[in-house]
Amino acid sequence: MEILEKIAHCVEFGKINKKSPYPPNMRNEDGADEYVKEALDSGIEPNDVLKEGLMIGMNKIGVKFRANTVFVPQVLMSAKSMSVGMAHLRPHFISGAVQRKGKFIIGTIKGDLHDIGKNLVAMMLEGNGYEVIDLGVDVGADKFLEAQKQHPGSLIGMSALLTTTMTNMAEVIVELKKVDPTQKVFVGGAPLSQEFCDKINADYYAPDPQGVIEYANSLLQLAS
Ligand code: B1M
Repeated sequence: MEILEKIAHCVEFGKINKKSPYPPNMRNEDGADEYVKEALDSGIEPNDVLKEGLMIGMNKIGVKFRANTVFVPQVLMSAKSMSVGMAHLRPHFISGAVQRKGKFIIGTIKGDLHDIGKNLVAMMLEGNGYEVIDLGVDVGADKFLEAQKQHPGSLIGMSALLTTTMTNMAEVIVELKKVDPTQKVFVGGAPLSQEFCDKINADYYAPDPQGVIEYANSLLQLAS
């Protein structure tokens, strides 16, 4: 296996580093940490490490997660592997040697403190080449508007897990679209539906992180 394939494999199966005992069949083998470092040391372009290594692995796990053949713990291990690999790439992001696809602002809606699903979406987006601006939980219109102002042209996503507070999304969308009528807003979270998305005038409802990525990528293709 070539090194970029090995990186993708480590992310897909959640192998963080040599010390990590998970997954059991890769015990004592190098992980994303060692392989990403080795790839960069051997002169492979950081962009190729991201796009042909880390992102391939993350995409594969996203597809499996959607198909229910893997579950949250496996995705979290993949995300952890990806983030240790990303740590080696960070200096190259700063220098501009690695280009991100675009920016994605995300937060859990006001009144709601659930963040596990939102974090998964954020990690999968990062693993797919987006710069993620994570506003955290209990985020109201003011914080979304401030982020929209600071990062013009970003995509924006909101997560909700509570039926009692998911309705707060409607007000945020009105405010964001007042500032920029072309602003694309994604919504998701267990109690949401396409019907609710249409009712609050959001642009896209995704039941899972893979849906967010696919729609975000399709918007980029339309723009280019
Ligand atoms: Co709470 N909770 N909780 N909770 N909690 C639920 C959501 C609940 C369904 C449990 C139940 O009663 N059966 C219920 C909501 C009922 C309702 O609204 N109808 C509930 C309640 C009532 C509450 C409290 C009010 C309880 C109380 O205090 N009386 C309270 C609310 C606090 C608040 O937010 N203000 C509360 C608190 C908590 C904890 C703090 C204990 C904890 C949260 C910890 C944390 O997030 N850091 C918690 C948890 C863990 C849950 C359950 C058990 C699990 C949620 C979860 O993380 N799922 C949940 C019951 C359940 O779902 N079984 C429950 C895993 C996660 C990966 O899935 O978040 O759906 P999910 O994300 C998915 C998709 O939805 C999607 O992608 C993810 C990956 O597939 N997705 C997006 C998510 N965001 C997206 C955004 C997108 C696109 C896709 O685009 C932008």
